[in-house]
Amino acid sequence: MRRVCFASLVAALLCLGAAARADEARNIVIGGAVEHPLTLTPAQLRALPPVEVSVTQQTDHGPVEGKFRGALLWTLIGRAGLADGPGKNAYLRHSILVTSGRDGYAASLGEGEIDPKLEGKQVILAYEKDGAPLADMRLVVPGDAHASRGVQDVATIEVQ
Ligand SMILES: Nc1nc2c(c(=O)[nH]1)N[C@H]1C(S)=C(S)[C@@H](COP(=O)(O)O)O[C@H]1N2
Ligand SMILES: [Mo]
Repeated sequence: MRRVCFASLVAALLCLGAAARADEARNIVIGGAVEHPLTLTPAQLRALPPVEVSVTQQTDHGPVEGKFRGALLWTLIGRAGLADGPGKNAYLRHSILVTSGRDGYAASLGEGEIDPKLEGKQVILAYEKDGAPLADMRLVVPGDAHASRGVQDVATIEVQ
């Protein structure tokens, strides 16, 4: 009996630990060529209008398939305010570098890829896959045949 109690106590503590970790997803820092650099907490990210995208993408270990839910990268950039400049359509010169806090892995997108006025691709910073929370924030780039721009554990978004 005592052993059973001890086992359930350990299970409960492990459970609490896992829940705490899930809440500890990183803040996202948005900076570079923006009007107001900002930091978003996971809660603030979840409060933005949710967008769902379904993807099937290749990886080194076979295809990854899923319905991801998150905030539009375009909305995040909009919060920080894309910096304009002199010259015709100067905003078109920007690219957006998304970097992982885990291992420095990074990928970039062109402004025109996600601008609703141009390609308007529904690139999201996802916090959920198939209805279950992700342990960290992940970039999902629909239309990519391979998952290599799907930066995991995103920490910074830098407009260049
Ligand atoms: N932080 C981080 N994100 C990453 C990677 C990585 O090494 N580090 N690899 C990329 C690659 S090459 C692929 S194919 C996808 C899927 O990787 P997986 O092998 O972890 O499923 O994640 C992408 N995102
Ligand atoms: Mo990969």
